[in-house]
Order: sequence, then C-alpha cells, then structure tokens
Amino acid sequence: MALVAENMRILHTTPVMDGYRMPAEYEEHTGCIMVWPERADSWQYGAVAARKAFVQVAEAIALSEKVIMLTSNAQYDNARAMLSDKIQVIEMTTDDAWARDFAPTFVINEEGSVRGIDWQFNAWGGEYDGLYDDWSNDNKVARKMCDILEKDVYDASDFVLEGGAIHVDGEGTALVTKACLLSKGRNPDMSMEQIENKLKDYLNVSKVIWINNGIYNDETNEHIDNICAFARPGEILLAVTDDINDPQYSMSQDAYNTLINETDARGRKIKVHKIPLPKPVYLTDYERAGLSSINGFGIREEHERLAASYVNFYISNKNIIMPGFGDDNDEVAKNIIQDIFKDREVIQIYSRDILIGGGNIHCITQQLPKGIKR
Ligand code: KQY
Repeated sequence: MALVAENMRILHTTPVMDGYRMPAEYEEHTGCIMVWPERADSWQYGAVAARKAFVQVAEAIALSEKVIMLTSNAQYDNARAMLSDKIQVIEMTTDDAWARDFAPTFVINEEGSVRGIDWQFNAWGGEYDGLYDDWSNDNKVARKMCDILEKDVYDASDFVLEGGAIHVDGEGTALVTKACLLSKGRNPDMSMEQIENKLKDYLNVSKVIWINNGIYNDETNEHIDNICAFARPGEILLAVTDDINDPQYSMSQDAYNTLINETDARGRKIKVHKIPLPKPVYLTDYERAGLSSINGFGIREEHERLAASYVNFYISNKNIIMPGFGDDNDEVAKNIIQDIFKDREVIQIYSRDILIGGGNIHCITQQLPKGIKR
C-alpha cells in the first residue's frame, strides 16, 4: 500500500472518452457498499428488525467479498456490535440507507483501473415527487466514497440518476424503464434520445433497451432493478404474475413482449426467464404505526401495497443473495434462480423488513468491481 494517499481527481470527461465501462454485476467484485438503516419514516420501530435483515445480507455478502457498512455517529457502536469483524464499519452522514442509489456507480478500464461516477441524486424526484425534503447528505456519498477508496470520480452532477434505475450486461447493453428515466422529477428538460446518449457516454454502452414499466406501486417511479436483472449477456430475469386481475400482469407482459422482440448490443436475441412474484404484499396497521413522519413529510398509506419482487437480488462473487417474503413462491423463485445461476449458491433472506423501507436487497447494496488501485 502507498504510504502517501493519492488524492481523488474530479473528472469532467466521460468514461467513454477515457475507455472505461460499467461492468456487469456478475463480473468479479472487490467488495460491496451498504448503509446502516436509521431513518424513522423508512424503518419502523427504530429500525430494529431492518437492522437484523441488513446484518444477514452483509454477512452473506461477506462470505465472498469485502463489505463496507456506512453508519451515522449515533449508530456506530450498535452497528459495530451487531456486525462481525469481517465487515468494515465507517462513519458517514447519510439521509437514508439506499447504497444502490447514491453510492458511486463504478466503471473499469482494460487495465483494471476503477473509477466512480457521481450522478445527481434527488431522492427519486426532487421537488416534483421526491420522497424526502432534504437529500443533501445522500448526494455527497459518491464523492466521499471515491475519496476514501482513492478512486477518481466522474462529475455527472448535471444528470439525475440512481444506481437502481440501470442494469448493464457488461457487453454494451443497458436496461432501463421509461416510467423512471422519463419521469418528470428527474431530467424533465432532456429528451429520451438525450437521456439515452448520456447513458451511452457514462456506462459505455451502445444499446439501451427501454421497457415501459417496473413493479406496480414502486415509489422509485419503477426502477429496473425491481423487475429485471441480467443473468449473463443475452439472458434476463423478469418478474411476472399469472393473476390477470393484478395491475402488474399487463406491466410484466408488456415488458416480456418488448424483451423477446429485442436484440442486445451484440445482436443476440434475448432469452427471458420468468420469475413469479409473491402474492401481493400489504403494509399492516402495526407496521405503519411504527413509522414516524420527518418534517411533516407523509409516511406510507394505510394498507399500502409494497413492491415485493424476487429479482431484487445481489450477485456476490460466490452467491445470489435474494429476498424471501414468507410466500409459497419463495421456494419456487429460489429454485428457478438457482437453476439459472448454477455456479453461485442462492441464499434467501426474509426481507419484509427491508421491503417496508421501499426497496430490497439490490437497493441496499452497491458493488465495487475488482480492479487495480487507480
Ligand atoms: O431503491 C429503492 N428502492 C429505494 C426506495 C426508497 C424509499 C424511501 N423510503
């Protein structure tokens, strides 16, 4: 290790100009960034149950890669005590715990050099339909992490994006939803073509596949990572339901029709693996009573439908860490996913207490790809 730290450089070029690309999640990682849950309008009853689920996720990832857990000063001792010594705990101020969305998106080059991208984060819609009144701490995390990790960082602050809004196959294809990327709270002055070009410049992809929707009532404006995931180039998992009376039925069917009629950046037809959804999951009165409003911002509605989906999983070096909901389809989905990822053992974690916060395992994790120091 160098005795003198190299300062992070803030770059005003783009990854495509410099020969960097976003690798797929199934490419090798050095580690994973997570954030300790604390916020009272996301995590019911003092986040006690959510923290136990976060610990299970972190320890499962730590079986095959390094995990960095960011935490507030107030929660530092508790996080340190609840996590094993395999997990690195770093004090950092955040507004909430969605590492996927505000930690850096990392890109690599052919030599294995790793850089970060610092998108503009506005809590899923800013003044228009954002979920908090202040997201300024979350918006600083990408730069702070690049500084700590000694990675140069691309300044993409003129573009609103969250990590959960994009998936890539590592071979030139990105996957997004129109509902999210074209939402009025993100980049309302940009056309679809301009948004697509921005993704091409920063992710270094040559093809962007747009599906219309994500998961019903997903408060992120329907992030792609809750409905789809790449298993490998040319193969996509898609969350579906058989219930024609469920509004999700036509949303997933429409995505299926788009995907099977598409080719990826390398001209491959796309194979779609259907992953059944659990039965609709609703917030209980007890759970809602455990949430507290912050600065008068609304909490979840009574009996709100939660955006539960099994494809919101994390691909670690050796495992697939996937959600479970106590539903009959837990086992069915697990078996299908295990069959698709034959070289990684699937670990299923009961994640209702993460879901209540508004996302799932993929949303609370951000991978750091393997690479050399700079
Ligand atoms: O990426 C996500 N699914 C985050 C949702 C945030 C919800 C805030 N309560």
